[in-house]
Amino acid sequence: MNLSLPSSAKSGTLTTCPYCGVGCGVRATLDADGNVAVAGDESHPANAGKLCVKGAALGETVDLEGRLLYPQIHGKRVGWDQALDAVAGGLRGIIERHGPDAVALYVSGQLLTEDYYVANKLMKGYIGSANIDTNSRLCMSSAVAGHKRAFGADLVPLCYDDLEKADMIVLAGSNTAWCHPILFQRIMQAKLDRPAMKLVVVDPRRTATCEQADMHLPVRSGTDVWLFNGLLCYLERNGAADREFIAGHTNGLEAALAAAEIDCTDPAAVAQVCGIPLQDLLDFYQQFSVTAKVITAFSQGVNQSSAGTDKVNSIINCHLLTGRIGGAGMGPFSITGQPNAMGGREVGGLANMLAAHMDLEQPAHRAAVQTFWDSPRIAERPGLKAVDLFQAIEAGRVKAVWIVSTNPMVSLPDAGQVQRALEKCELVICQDIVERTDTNAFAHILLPAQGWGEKDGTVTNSERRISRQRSFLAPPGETRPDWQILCQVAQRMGYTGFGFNAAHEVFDEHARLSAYRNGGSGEDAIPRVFNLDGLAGMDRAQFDGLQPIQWPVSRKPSGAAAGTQRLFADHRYAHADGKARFIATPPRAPMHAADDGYPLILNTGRMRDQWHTMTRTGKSARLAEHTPEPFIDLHGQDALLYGVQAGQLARIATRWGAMVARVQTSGGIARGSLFVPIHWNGQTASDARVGGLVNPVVDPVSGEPEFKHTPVRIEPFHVAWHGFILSRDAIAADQLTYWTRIRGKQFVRYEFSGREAIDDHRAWARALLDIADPDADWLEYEDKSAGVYRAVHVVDQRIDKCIFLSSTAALPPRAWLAGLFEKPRLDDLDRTGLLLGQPAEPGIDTGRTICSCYGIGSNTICDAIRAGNLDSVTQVTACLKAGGNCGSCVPEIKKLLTETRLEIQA
Ligand SMILES: Nc1nc2c(c(=O)[nH]1)N[C@H]1C(S)=C(S)[C@@H](COP(=O)(O)OP(=O)(O)OC[C@H]3O[C@@H](n4cnc5c(=O)[nH]c(N)nc54)[C@H](O)[C@@H]3O)O[C@H]1N2
Ligand SMILES: Nc1nc2c(c(=O)[nH]1)N[C@H]1C(S)=C(S)[C@@H](COP(=O)(O)OP(=O)(O)OC[C@H]3O[C@@H](n4cnc5c(=O)[nH]c(N)nc54)[C@H](O)[C@@H]3O)O[C@H]1N2
Ligand code: SF4
Ligand SMILES: [Mo]
Repeated sequence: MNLSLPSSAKSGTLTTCPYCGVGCGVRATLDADGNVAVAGDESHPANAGKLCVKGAALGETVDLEGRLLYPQIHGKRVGWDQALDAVAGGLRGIIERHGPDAVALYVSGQLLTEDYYVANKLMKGYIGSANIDTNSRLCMSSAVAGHKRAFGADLVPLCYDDLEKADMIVLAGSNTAWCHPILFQRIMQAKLDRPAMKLVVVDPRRTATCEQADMHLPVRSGTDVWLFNGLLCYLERNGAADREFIAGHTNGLEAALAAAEIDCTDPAAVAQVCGIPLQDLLDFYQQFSVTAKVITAFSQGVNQSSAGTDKVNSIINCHLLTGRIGGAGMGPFSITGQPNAMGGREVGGLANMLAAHMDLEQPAHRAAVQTFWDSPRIAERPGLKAVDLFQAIEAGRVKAVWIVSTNPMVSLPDAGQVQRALEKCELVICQDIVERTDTNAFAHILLPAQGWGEKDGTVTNSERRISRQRSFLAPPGETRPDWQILCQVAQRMGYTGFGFNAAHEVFDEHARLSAYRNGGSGEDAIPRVFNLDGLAGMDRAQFDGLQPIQWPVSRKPSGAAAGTQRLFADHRYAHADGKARFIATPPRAPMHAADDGYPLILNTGRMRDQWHTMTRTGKSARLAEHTPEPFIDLHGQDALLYGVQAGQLARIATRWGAMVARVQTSGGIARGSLFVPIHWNGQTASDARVGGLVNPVVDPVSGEPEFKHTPVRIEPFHVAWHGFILSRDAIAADQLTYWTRIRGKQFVRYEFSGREAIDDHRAWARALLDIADPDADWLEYEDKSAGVYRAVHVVDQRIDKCIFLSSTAALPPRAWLAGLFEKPRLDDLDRTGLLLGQPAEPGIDTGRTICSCYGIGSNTICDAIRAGNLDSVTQVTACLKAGGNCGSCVPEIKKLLTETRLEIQA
């Protein structure tokens, strides 16, 4: 690793984790060799010193391998001047010829607020189009739209402490244990402290989150509105409505109730539609109705739906009916996904928003922003939302797209359409930290950005808390901060208003805009809850010292900034009349139902140890172990029905695309559906980019895609043989029918298969591994009749590569072989074991990695449970350490405990 060391970093730099919206504080330290160590920041209110496994592995992801370090035009390195001129000139030319709406920015909730602010200002205030949208469209836009409808502004009322104060938490469409692990641990700790606290999970899958819940409601995909409308009716009928609150602080109950009563008055009918046992549904309704301190937290199972906004409002309706909002330990809680999903909303990063929570549709708001910016123009109407944007690119209406910090070839639905759009687009500019991504492959111009640890600015987490990301690494190559690249292009386009010298200057302008005409009763007042008045005017030193703080931020008489823990305590909402609104949410089925051709429903989501398209987490060997290969998970009986088998390959196809992955029957999937992780893409697998299969249907209000519901079919993918390679260097895998690649410690691991029989195994293997030297130290074993071939290449007594081939999928476990790559020298026993793929001495197959922190596998854990007759996670941790560090694997250990104890009892 080649990282230089600014002097301040020696004692450790406090910064914020760049992954999920929990927004944990991190202490990063660099040693003299340039290695980065990270630990939780004990002073940060989000995590109080804890980190999940992804945060804990950050140090393994900051090396320079694969980084984009220099600007490129058509694949050739160029200087910054040339690249910036090409971007500015290209955009200007297209604007002159076709108007401002012919160009677009597509940005990301992983940008810092400062980057985001500048991008939005450039597009809406200077280019004069609102064609700037963000991957938050794919993520939080239904929550945003739901909040705006109910509260009059995009406001999240709660804070994390509330999760500890609640008596009941409903997690709707949220695999919190894996996707917001530190929040989940806080909930688990609260449950330990107060066992009466109830946790209910609403998810069609039985996820790790369910393992520790009191109740799992396996709602049928897409039917949440029925569930919550039914709850609304139940609460109304069973005396749980807070009449005083409703009369004083809300509008619209009648219409909402009327809509709910269409289908949802009878719990038995709701249970039927939702596929939930009636008694469980009634228990849930009953407990919700009698529990004052109840939180409904939700994420993508709710947002990513063609009824996403209605799902959100159907949840909020139940909290408004019972007046359970604004108090400690209660309310609807949208958990944000990306580290700065919330910050992006503050600056108005979506195509239908204006900066600082002002409204693009209102002329007075537009005029205010334009005046504040002193900009030549201001976008007059909403721009294109993500899915529409890429359709407009394909249609030739948008001719230039500048993609910053997102990988739409992987993450947008109908990825084939995205590819057609990018192939056709006149000017594609990609600004990333990594050189090779599925999207960058289509870039005419590549701009190298600074990444986490290098860049400097702010992010806002799910509880409205603004934290600093501070730099502690010298920027590598010619990388620049995202905000600076945007400003430099803007200046070359001839725009004033982008003369910022540092991140704190951008933040200051953002803070001042949030306070601009905000409050007072003057004629030009535009009151908004979002206000950072107390943070305006910070100089660099104050910005550097900024402590995590929740907006709105006012100023105390002493001049100090005062944050706000919770909103709506005064029951005043942001609609003009100060009241909240019930929204009528008539239930609607997803647009595409399963049919004979596509009889199953494809659900997509996240794995515990990977982040999105793996450009960063994919570098960590530790993180790779949990799920080394993409998979298709389904019910055992559906597997039988469709002739596919766990451990074998299958092909799944929708009307939009197809992919191949290994089948698994985890037991967590209901009949009639499939689950596929979102992480794999063209860089990591031959054919496992699930975005290519997802229907591009969107929610009519928010424009958020229906990522969790696409009709799909499955069939076996027949191959002649299976194999794996562990190799110190990458190999040219593209020639193989099926391959996946993942990082190991000092090796790269490939799983692969082929359709054509191999005649001469040795020649074939040596060609693939590029071993030309006839005298190479090449140990091999072949059993022709069984179709088995195994070979190991040794260099200087160390294992260099190994290849295992078989006509069946039954291959030796990889764990022991993997460990040999860390040995400086193979001993005789190792050599004896090599071709068995396991130790020559009675061996251990440690099984699938469960605890990534200590590298402990499922077999080790089950053996310990059996041997020690263990019956709690605490005992497993005491015995093996597993689960004792970041805690991300506790739900899986719990599941193993249950299964193994059942086996012991049987
Ligand atoms: N490890 C990890 N953590 C992450 C991320 C990551 O990539 N990896 N990404 C971050 C980001 S950007 C986000 S947005 C969050 C997402 O966090 P989550 O929303 O928790 O994650 P997902 O796995 O996308 O989906 C959540 C669940 O919705 C369920 N679901 C599907 N259909 C329905 C339905 O109709 N109704 C209900 N109620 N549930 C349904 C799925 O089965 C799934 O278990 O995670 C963040 N945290
Ligand atoms: N099928 C399906 N698709 C989904 C989802 C789903 O549940 N199912 N979820 C959706 C959701 S919620 C989300 S949030 C999206 C996420 O999808 P993406 O945003 O496409 O995924 P990432 O891999 O996070 O992409 C971030 C890119 O920015 C780069 N990057 C990292 N740091 C920086 C930086 O500081 N500056 C710059 N310029 N670049 C940087 C990374 O290398 C990477 O290429 O996926 C969406 N797509
Ligand atoms: S929960 Fe994990 S991924 Fe999320 S911010 Fe905290 S350490 Fe980072
Ligand atoms: Mo997200």
